[in-house]
Amino acid sequence: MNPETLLRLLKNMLRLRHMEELCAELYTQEKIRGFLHLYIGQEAVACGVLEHARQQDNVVATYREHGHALLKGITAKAIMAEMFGKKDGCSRGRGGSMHLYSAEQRFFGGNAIVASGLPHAAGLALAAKILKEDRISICFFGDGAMAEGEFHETMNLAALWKLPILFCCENNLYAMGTALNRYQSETNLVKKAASYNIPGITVDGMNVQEVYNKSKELFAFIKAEKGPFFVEFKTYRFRPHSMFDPDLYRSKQEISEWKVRCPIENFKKELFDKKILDLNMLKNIQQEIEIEFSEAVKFAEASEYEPIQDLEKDVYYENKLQRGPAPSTP
Ligand SMILES: Cc1ncc(C[n+]2csc(CCOP(=O)(O)OP(=O)(O)O)c2C)c(N)n1
Ligand SMILES: [Mg+2]
Repeated sequence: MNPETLLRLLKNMLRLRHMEELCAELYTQEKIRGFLHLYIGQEAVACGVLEHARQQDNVVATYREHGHALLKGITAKAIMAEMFGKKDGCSRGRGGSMHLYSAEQRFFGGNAIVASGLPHAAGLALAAKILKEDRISICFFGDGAMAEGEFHETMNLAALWKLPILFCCENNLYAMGTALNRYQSETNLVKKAASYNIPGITVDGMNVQEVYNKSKELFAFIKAEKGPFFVEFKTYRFRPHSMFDPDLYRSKQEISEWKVRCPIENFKKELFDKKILDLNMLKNIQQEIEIEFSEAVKFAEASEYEPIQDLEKDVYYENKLQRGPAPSTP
């Protein structure tokens, strides 16, 4: 890997970490409201995988998706305004943290319902296949999604129709407060994909270089029209599930053991040791990131809420009162 790529991976992980820490702060100030699920600890996965995504590729993610959205090209300004619920947000302030979206950047959510992104990714991949378009779907989901019916239905059709999809399971060992071995009869997740004839591998999701290198091979595999591929990234969220979670189901020791494997700190150290990075360079990177996000916050603050008159705009409903009473049955 060349030094530019290594430094870009580091910078992207630092951007994600900074954005998320800033969001946590803005949440306590009540500038961001509603649900907020942070990605801190898992950055190597999105950064390593999405380094290979092209503009024309589709990305679908979960409610822990702020970083994926940023890496797919939604600007920090449009993300932050969406977090604030303002009309200049990427979803016009109607989605919030869990529903970042941009058709232009081909980032199809931000999905609050566990596993709901999977059929969506399959539909996008099927469209590409029928239209003979050169694009693949990259679908991120949690381990918890693999206990849902939508996962199984999607895997079946993706394999049957040989759809161009990279299934990226971010296995952080928990679905909210429930540990994997308390809700899965089979904890070897690659086996589950194999039962649908979808090949799969497990990758260390705390190591950005490994994520990058393996993903490169997987993108090549899918582009060669060999069909879908499943990858389990073993990772860990350093923060609670959401801002409302007291985090009582994991031991402090377990959390601190995983923090030792921080994808950013270890990578930074390696780049320092190899003399690819020095303190001055790091300071410059950090300064650029601070500017990017302080401008984003200023933009979000200055943006307005949608006027109340627009409340029903784009909302579909059937006005039964205007239609009159239902006809009486004979
Ligand atoms: C269908 C459905 N069931 C339950 C929930 C409530 N819920 C929100 S997040 C979550 C846990 C999902 O865990 P996982 O897929 O492992 O993702 P992670 O939060 O660990 O990133 C649950 C059960 C939901 N949003 N959708
Ligand atoms: Mg999980």
